[in-house]
Formats: sequence, C-alpha cells, structure tokens
Amino acid sequence: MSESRSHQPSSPHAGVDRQASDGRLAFAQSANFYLQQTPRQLPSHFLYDALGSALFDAICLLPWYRITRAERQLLERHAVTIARVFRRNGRVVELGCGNGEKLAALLANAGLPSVRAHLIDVSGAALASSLQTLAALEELDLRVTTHQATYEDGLLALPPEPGRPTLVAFLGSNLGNFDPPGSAAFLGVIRASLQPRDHLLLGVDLVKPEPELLLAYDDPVGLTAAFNKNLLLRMNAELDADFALDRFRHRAVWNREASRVEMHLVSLVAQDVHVRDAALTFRLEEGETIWTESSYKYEPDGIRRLVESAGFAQRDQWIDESARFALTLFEAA
Ligand code: AVI
Repeated sequence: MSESRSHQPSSPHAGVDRQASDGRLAFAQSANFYLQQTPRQLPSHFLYDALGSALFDAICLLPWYRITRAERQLLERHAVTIARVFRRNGRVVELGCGNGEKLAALLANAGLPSVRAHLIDVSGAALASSLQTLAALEELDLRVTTHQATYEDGLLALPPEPGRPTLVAFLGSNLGNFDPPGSAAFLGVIRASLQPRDHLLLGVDLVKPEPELLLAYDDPVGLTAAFNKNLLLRMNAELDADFALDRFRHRAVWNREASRVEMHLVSLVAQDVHVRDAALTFRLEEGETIWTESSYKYEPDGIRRLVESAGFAQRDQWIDESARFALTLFEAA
C-alpha cells in the first residue's frame, strides 16, 4: 500500500523484482493448467501486460467499443447524486482503476471539496497512470492510497474506518469478465468488505444486437485482434514459448445461450507448441481454439437480481439506451 498526497506515481521499490517473478510463476502455473483443459483456455487477466493494457486503452477509443464513453457520460451526468452517498467525510474505493479516467470523470463532476480514494489494481503501471490522471483534478483536496493487489487482497487490506461511508466503484463492465458463479462469489467478497449503508457503484454492459457486439470485439482496425494475439507474444517472452503469431487468428463469437461474447485464438494449421517454462508441449489441430476471454452481457433486471442476492439493495439505475450500458447504485443491506 502506498499513499500519495502530491499525486505523483509511487517510486519503484525493492519488492518489484520479487512481484515480477511471483507473477511469472503464477502465469506459468495457469498456462500449464488451463492450456490442458478442454477446450484449451487462458484466464483473461493475463491479457494485461504493458502492451495489452496500452492496446485495451486504444480499444476504448474505437467507435465500435462504446462501453468507456457511455459510462463516462453517465458518471459525469450523475456524479452529484452518486457523490451524495460518500460526501460526508467518505471514501471511494475503485477496483481495477485502469488509467484513472473513470474515477476522474466522477470526482471532477461531484462538486466535493475533498475526497479520500483507494485504488486497487494488480498492475503497477495502471496505478501510476491513474495517479497521473487524478493529479489533473487540482481543485480537489484528494488523498489517494494505492494498493497493488488482486481485488480480494486489496479489499482485505483496506484499513477499517468505522463511521467513514464507503463507495466501492466497480466500473468498465469488468464484472462481465467473471463467469456467473465467479460474479456471485466476488459480489459476496465486496459485500463482506462493507458495512450496512455503504454503497457499490457498478458499470455493466447490456445485451445488444449481435452485429454491434461482434464489431465491438472484432473491430475493422484490428486492435482487438492485436490485443488477443499479444497473449501469445507474452507467453513467448515470459514463458519461453514458441507460438508463431501468423499461425493464429482472432475470433469473436456471441454465445447467445450463455449471454457472453467469447474471444478465441484459432489455430490456422495443425501445429505443435512448446511452453518451456510451463513444462508443457501440446498439439493444436487446424481450427482448434484457445479461449482467452468471456464478456458477459446483462439485462438491467438481471443486474439487480444478481447484486441483490449478494446482500445489496438497488437504489438507482441509469441506462444509456443507445450504447446499451447501465450504471447502477446499490446500498449494502
Ligand atoms: C476489460 N473488459 C471489461 C473488456 C471487455 O469488454 O470485456 C476487455 C475487452 N476485451 C475485448 N475488448 C475489450
């Protein structure tokens, strides 16, 4: 945990090399396990190394990927109402801060003199970039504490501050990357970290026509394809693997029954692959895929049911009908 009042990115510290090697070991163990499942797969959080995060930021600028812009507009428009729940000496905890622009959109429009914020993200680069973004809010007396940790560990590490109202912000449709049992379990973890009358602000993408979904996840510029294929590049660099990138292509599929967009890497030929640091060699048949991400899409009422079963009560919901995106405010019951 590190605290910043000057809003400067935290300086590198002695734990960085250790974290990097722990991260590589976790990556190797996951690659070994998930690449041997049927279908072959990898957890989507491995998409976000430095290049993957930069590609994701670029995806957010594409006209076909509307989540980021729709959410920012809703945050700006409803910031004052949202901020009411923590305005009295409260704190905001953002899970997965990315480049900090979501929180900045909320705080810049909330009309508060001072705020405490906790940012939780596994990526040190994301935390540093968020601090820089938030530093632009010069009018605001903002005290930011960063936690380079998983969401669960970050929530556990939050200092208990009884009497200080807390708003947990989980934005960007990040919940959509959890499968249904995972979402329910994770919402339970968030609830357990809160006191009754604390709040959760959740941004979630909604079901929309298939052609729109496919353009958002297989864009004509090829950025999403690069974002997906970068996972192979990352395994080559970090796990001494030998994926030939030109033997794979990106595929996005709308799985209507499961209500999710899936990203896959399709093997264009039959090929043997070695992932040496994961002690793994396997054969991919022509057309076989590695499933790299699921993005679940919700209906507004489904969001309410899911979150209320974790011990919250819905207080407000704002929907961008054109982009089909929902921002929902819940109170811990
Ligand atoms: C971060 N996450 C919510 C994005 C999504 O829409 O599932 C990641 C992404 N994958 C492809 N494009 C964007």
